Amino acid sequence: MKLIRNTITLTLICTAIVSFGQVKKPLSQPLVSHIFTADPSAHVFNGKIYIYPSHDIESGTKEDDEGGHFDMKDYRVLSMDTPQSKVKDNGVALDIKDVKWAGRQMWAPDVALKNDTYYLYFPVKDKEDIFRMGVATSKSPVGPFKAEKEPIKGSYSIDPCVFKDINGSYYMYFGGIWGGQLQRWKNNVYQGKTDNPKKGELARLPRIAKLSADMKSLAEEVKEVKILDEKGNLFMEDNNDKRFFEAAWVHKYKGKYYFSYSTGDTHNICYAIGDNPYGPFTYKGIVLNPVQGWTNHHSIVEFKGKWFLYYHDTQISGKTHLRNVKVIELKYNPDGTIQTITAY
Ligand code: FUB
Repeated sequence: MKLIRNTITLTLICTAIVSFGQVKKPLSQPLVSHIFTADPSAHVFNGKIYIYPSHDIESGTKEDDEGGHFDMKDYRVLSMDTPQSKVKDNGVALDIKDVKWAGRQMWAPDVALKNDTYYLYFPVKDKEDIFRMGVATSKSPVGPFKAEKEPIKGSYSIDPCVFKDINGSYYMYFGGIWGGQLQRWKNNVYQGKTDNPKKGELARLPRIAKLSADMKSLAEEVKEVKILDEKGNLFMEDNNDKRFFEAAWVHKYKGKYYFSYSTGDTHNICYAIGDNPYGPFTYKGIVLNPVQGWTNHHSIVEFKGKWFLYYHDTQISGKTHLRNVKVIELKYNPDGTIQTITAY
């Protein structure tokens, strides 16, 4: 334990990272260093910032092609008064042992608030090793959360993002290919273990479903979310620096819907703009260039008139599955496009 603490301190002191012989300085520092955190879903509730991250751990599970080494076992909530202020770790909000149907791997969660109740949405593999979405509730934004006895019926894959529109409707976006298993689902039916998408095929699309009034089930059949190129065509799998891989996030700016996501194996956070929550969304560019580490995952939130990008990298550990969350200001151009961030 002492060794781990010393290593973390040393790494923090030496904040510069070396890449291709050049010293690159990260623009932001990890928000916390006593635990590893990733996939930050940030929200402003009652004037404060709450971050719902994955809680990365070294579980000893061997690395495999499906991300088996991302073997997280609980969630913790981070809170802060402003993007710049001290961060509080509010302890365990939900433990895998309290989710009866869960098998392994608690991946990127999100939270929504409705009528004084906080709903934590989380992807975890069931006992058959298939990713499903769970929901857990609390009267406090920091938990503890109590999980429902079953996963959300009809849910699958990973990385839920729950977006509340101004008319009071809540939509869940989700999906992730490769280890996130999205390619195993066709017309919402499980196809069993399949190969990863191949070049020459249409890229797999993220999914959306409206949530029911009780926030614990899907109010409609899951639909695909179309992301189109500038000519109005769907991306092919070959276009892997622009096509969807995982980490959906939706926010609204000046009346438009912004759908942002990770391209996975090319490590970009891209975005596309649409006129309604279901899309289609037209590709516009890159929000965040690749960071240190294989995964790239983010959220975008407004706080007191400014916009912030929460993201992660592997500055502290140098290991892909042991990440640390960060924040940086995000800026728009007058035409509504986002100024690309390079975090080093
Ligand atoms: O944290 C586990 C997985 O890594 C997430 O679900 C993905 O988005 C990637 O960040």
